[in-house]
Amino acid sequence: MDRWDLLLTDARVATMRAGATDPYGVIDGGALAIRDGEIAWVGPGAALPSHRAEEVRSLDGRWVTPALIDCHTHLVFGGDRGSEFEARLGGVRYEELAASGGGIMATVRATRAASAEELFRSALGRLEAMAGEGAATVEIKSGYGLDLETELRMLEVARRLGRASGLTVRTTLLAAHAVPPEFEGRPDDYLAFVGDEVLPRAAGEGLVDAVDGYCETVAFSAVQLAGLFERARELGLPVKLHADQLSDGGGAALAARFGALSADHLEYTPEAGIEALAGAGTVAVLLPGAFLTLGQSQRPPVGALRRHGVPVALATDCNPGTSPLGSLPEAMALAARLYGLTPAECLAGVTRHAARALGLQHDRGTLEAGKRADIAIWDIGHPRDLTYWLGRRQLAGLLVAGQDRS
Ligand code: DI6
Ligand code: FE
Repeated sequence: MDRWDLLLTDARVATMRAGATDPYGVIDGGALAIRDGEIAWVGPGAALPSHRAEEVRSLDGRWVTPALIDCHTHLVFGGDRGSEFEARLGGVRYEELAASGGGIMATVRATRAASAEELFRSALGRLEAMAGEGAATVEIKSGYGLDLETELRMLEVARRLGRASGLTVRTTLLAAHAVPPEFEGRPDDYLAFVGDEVLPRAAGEGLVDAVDGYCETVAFSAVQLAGLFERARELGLPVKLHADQLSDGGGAALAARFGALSADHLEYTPEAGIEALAGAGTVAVLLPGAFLTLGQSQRPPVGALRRHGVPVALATDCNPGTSPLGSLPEAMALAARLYGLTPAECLAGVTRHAARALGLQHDRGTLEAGKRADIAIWDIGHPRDLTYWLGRRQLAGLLVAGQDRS
């Protein structure tokens, strides 16, 4: 006889497993059993094996999905850039703001000036809001320190956010985000400093799950970032990349060459780059919040991604400059409207494919036996409603490793 901690009954389950006959992997009249924080059994209630459960809870026909996964955020930062946003709407150009010390450097200054406690408090509010919309796993990047001390502080704060919230936080070192003032005009020297000092120290302290870079004309070239990726490889760390957002900088090809977990943005990626991603098994992460906020018109090559079978994830890119977006359902709603993704693609993009973009596909992202019991419960009539509605909180409950969170 099976012994379970919790049995959820009368659920409509969107398992999101790969290879199901419908795109959501639906089980109607489903049941889900949890033991030791993992899914022990999932299937039609009528097929339940004989069991004893500590607690049985009927979901009264509610829909459940895997808890959502935000695989690309810059959640930890000092200050905000609301005044820049206003100024831009008033006609001031982004370049003018950057020339007068705004843009990424404004956030770098505010982040360097902020204490760990201040960074923690402000990010915790944003993280809790994400959990309130169904997210149980959130990736957080550094990249607003650009010096050893502040990059480490950002990553330590990210780790603390994971411990304090009970959510899973995955950390990514994005010291290769911009050239700081101390290295002005010397991008190669800065990247050498990142590769020789920041990366080994942060990795040695257990603060890094992956390494990212900003591959863009305004930041670093693919050739420059290849050197940093070599260092990541020596340390056994996986890589990710901000690629081809504003121009084709060969970012997707670079990501594929290093077997990256993900290549993110991809608005300007040519078909050859998409083919390379497919060959490498790299996930494409689309970020509609940045696309919308920057008023971009060139969409990512969704048709080519589909044709080549590249898994497509979606994320908020939550950051104070280009994507002040704190909700994954909102990212889904935007991706459908701006890029033409289907609601099923959107949900797969924040569950199964997002898990893979973090290298966590073995233990989350679908509702299957053996995976973590990270489960979102929704007040919806159909999973498509998560993408259909804008600005409407539809979460009814969130289980994290089998424990109630909201
Ligand atoms: N992600 C980033 O890191 C940059 N754009 C993006 O989509 C810049 C973020 C910023 O302006 O602070
Ligand atoms: Fe980003």
